[in-house]
Amino acid sequence: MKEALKALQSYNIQGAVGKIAPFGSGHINDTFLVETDRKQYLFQRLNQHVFQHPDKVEGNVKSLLKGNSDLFVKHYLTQCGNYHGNGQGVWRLTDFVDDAYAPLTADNLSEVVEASKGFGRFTLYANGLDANQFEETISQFHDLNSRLKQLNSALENGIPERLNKAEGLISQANSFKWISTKMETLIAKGLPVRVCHNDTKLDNCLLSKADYSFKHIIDLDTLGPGYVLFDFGDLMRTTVSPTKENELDQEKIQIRKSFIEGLKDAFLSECEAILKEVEKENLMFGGLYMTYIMAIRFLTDYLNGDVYYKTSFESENFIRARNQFRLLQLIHSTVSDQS
Ligand code: GN1
Ligand code: MG
Repeated sequence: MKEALKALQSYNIQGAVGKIAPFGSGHINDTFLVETDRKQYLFQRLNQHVFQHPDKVEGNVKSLLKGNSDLFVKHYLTQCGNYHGNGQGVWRLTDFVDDAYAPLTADNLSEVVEASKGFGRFTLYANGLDANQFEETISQFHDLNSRLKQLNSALENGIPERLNKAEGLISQANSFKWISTKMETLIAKGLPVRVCHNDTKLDNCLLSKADYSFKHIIDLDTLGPGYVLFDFGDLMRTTVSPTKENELDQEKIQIRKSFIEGLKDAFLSECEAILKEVEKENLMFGGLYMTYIMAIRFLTDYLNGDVYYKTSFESENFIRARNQFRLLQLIHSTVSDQS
């Protein structure tokens, strides 16, 4: 907390700081709720093991927020005019939105529809931005071929007991490799590069506590060039089943078909006009792609000994990978006629 207090000095905050407490459930950064006698803020320390180029994160956020849209929570500038301040680590300060929440699971259709409208509005807004002005903050972040290479090196150098335990998951990883080939085909067909959020899991959107209505999109770390299938797909991955990523009971994972329909309709209601046919026709494939890539990433991290994602119990990455593969099978059998 001392570090947070020190880093806060880069900003002109309102009021005297009363309390600083850990907040939220992100897998990567450290987040704190800061309370002063006048206001509440969120203060976040960027994980520099994961984000090795904070200057790129800063550049992207600056380019995005130029448009001054209420799609995003208010980000505060430091006294030096940057969004990211240096203390011990790299920090950023935003408003804390008291009457909103970030849903960890989709508990009703209204939440899904509202979140999807929000990300649809983001897609429309981002259509007015030049993707060349944005940089990938993590190289090849959603590149499945590169993720499969990382898996291969974990297969060669991973922890032996974990390699044994994960045999079943490894064979599932092999059986879905066609997803990567299909994406290459779509790219060759002219899938356009857009400015994307690239981390559109449900809890990166804030909904009103009162009526679930969409409020804001949060977590701009991975903003950058991408395909709309990534953004639609990650929201689909995190909303079709009622379960959390680390659900222990696999039987609880299920696909709610009405949620998939609601998700697609709500998304298109905001941005259909600017999407190309190849994008609209393959939104469901985006769900498969993102579920597969997350299965691969969790599996790789499990085999490597949990070096990337925060974990709270020994086999958490195994459980996360297992759940993503289960979800992948279910999504595949549900949407295969549409993708
Ligand atoms: C990470 O930071 P957080 O929790 O929003 C990850 C995403 C994954 C997600 C899975 C930089 O997101 O790519 O989809 O976990 N972010 C990074 O829950 O790796
Ligand atoms: Mg994040």
